Amino acid sequence: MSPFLLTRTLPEDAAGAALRADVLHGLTRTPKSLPPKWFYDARGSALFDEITTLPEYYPTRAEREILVDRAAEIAAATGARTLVELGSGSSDKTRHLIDAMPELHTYVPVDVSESALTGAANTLIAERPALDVHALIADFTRGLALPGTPGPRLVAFLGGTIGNLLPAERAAFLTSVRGLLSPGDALLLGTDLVKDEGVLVAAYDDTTGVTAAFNKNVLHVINRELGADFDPDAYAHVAVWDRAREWIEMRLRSRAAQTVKVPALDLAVHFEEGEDLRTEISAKFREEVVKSELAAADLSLTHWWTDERARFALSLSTP
Ligand code: AVJ
Repeated sequence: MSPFLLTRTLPEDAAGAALRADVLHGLTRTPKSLPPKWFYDARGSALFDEITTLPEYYPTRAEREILVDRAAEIAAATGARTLVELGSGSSDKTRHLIDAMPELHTYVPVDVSESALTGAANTLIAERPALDVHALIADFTRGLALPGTPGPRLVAFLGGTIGNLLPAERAAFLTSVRGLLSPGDALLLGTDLVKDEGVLVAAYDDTTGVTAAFNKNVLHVINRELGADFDPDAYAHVAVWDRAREWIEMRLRSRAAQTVKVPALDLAVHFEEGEDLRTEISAKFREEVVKSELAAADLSLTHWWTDERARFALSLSTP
């Protein structure tokens, strides 16, 4: 039986302290905003899994198509013996890659969710008993130290989640990833692509309201964790395409003037009628933009693969 190691790099109460800091910072400035990572409690993760099955939400299917079609090419291009996956979640996507990597020795899933990590690791170990799994409970956006494992390494950051980061955050993130890579290593990056505004907005505002429930889930998280009294029905789900900055914004729009109490922070937050709380950006990319952002982090784009309908892209880059 191969060893399954689980390393906790976040102190137990890290999430609580981070949530308090993010809510205090985000709700006491104009415009109000919150980081999207707080969507993902158990209910939020389940809602996101449901989103990935919606007809309007194409990114997951598009990325899976590329992974299935190109896994052997990706494996051959890297010869990786260690696969590090940032924000691994349930590792569903990764299975296509792992199945195509005969020399793979160690899989290092990295996520803030211990339950997602242990669930994915147990499934993988059952299927690939020879595989070493070293799971890291870590917030990879705050810097990362990787365990010593056989090289070369392939670091994968899939799903288009890099689009959640603002441009300055992306630059810092890519630079920190570059710091993890040695010669012979590579980064596999999933990026959603710029396309028709109607298609983009529909993917973030489905007709059945699952994305609306996902968006409002952050209010439930703050109510539960910080004792706040947000009324989710007092906010409207909004998804807009920012043409200039080429990103989708999800917002919660206050239907009326209202004041919300957040006792854990001894805070009262006032919303004007029609005032927006930005809950997520999801940036959409063009090949030349990805190439230049990678180059700014001293990474050279070597491969660019899209799905048949060029909705989503996987890129491979090297130090
Ligand atoms: C998991 C961050 C890639 O930005 O498309 C899905 C999250 N938000 N629907 C995305 C999300 C609204 C998703 N990522």
